Amino acid sequence: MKDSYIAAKERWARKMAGQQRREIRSSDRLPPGQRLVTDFPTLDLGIQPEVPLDRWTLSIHGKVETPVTLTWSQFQGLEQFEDVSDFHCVTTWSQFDMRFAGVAFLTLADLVRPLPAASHVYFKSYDGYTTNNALDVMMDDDVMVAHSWNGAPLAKEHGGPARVIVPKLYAWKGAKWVKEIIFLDRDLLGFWELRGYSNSADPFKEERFA
Ligand SMILES: Nc1nc2c(c(=O)[nH]1)N[C@H]1C(S)=C(S)[C@@H](COP(=O)(O)O)O[C@H]1N2
Ligand SMILES: [Mo]
Repeated sequence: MKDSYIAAKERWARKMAGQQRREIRSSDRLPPGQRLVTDFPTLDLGIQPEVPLDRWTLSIHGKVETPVTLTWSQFQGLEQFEDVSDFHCVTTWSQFDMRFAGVAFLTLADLVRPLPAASHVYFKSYDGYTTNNALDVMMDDDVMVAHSWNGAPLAKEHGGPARVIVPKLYAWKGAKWVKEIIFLDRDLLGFWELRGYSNSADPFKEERFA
């Protein structure tokens, strides 16, 4: 964990310096069973919560040394990160070259300092959605809480004010309208993970269902 965390931070620092080229995960950039789209479809539970910026907070707590509840301006005050990644939805559409901006997960982790016991991360959203990831999956150089897409504030239908982006996994692993990030010492399945979807969710291994 420690070594891979340092390696991810080094890659992230090179990205911040504009020197990192994107790693290529497969000779075929489109994962198996996916088709390419260019219109950024929306997918949610049918509720698109309206969260005014002056009432928005992001709480990061659980197995951490210094839990925080960030206001919008505090979140904006953190070191900003922009990255280009591909987006894969389990319903078989993918979109390439998504330019998201926000705060790197590594920056949030440095802020709250996960305890050695922390092994998983659980997300709660303003629409009641939940999802979960292993901590080592989150501690990657391309994972972020995004507030912008292609240079504009993230639209409400895409999870604005802020959503989680985990590019290497199917998109349901990234919580739109994220409200809480909870570090845990065990795994806890989220909304789709409890309903038969894969817990590991790697699109290149076609891990769609459990
Ligand atoms: N809060 C919340 N986050 C969510 C969802 C949701 O219903 N609620 N749907 C997930 C699913 S299944 C996908 S494919 C992506 C879709 O993101 P998009 O609507 O911006 O394309 O968001 C994920 N995050
Ligand atoms: Mo999805």
